Amino acid sequence: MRTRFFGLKSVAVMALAAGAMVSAVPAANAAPVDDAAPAASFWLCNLRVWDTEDVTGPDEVYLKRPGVFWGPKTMNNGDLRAVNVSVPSGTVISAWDQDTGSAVDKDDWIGSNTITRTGIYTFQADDAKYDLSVRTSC
Ligand SMILES: [Ca+2]
Ligand SMILES: [Ca+2]
Repeated sequence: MRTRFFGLKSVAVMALAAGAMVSAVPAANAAPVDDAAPAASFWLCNLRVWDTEDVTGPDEVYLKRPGVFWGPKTMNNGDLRAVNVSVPSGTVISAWDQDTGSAVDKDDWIGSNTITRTGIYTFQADDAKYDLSVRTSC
């Protein structure tokens, strides 16, 4: 009898867990709906390099706001990397390719964007092109 009662209780717990999972589905599906809306803060999710600044080989990509907060990461044409950093709305993000840093081979500025909404932000100075995806969650 004692064992049977415990078994029923376990079934009840499993039913509650299943209910929680079902109720979590609409919340997860609701995330993209918020994409067009402004927000107090945003997530910098992924960085895609479409075209490197360096003529031969990959770029050494880093991001600043104004201090470096991500990278340098070695990335070639077509490469995608997760950034997963949250920033307040209005933050100015600049993308750079690291070079030797000498007077004749300074790091290259690829562009700057002010993050004010979700979407794709393109950095494309110096014949390079990077895309940064920005969302309310990654
Ligand atoms: Ca370069
Ligand atoms: Ca470089």
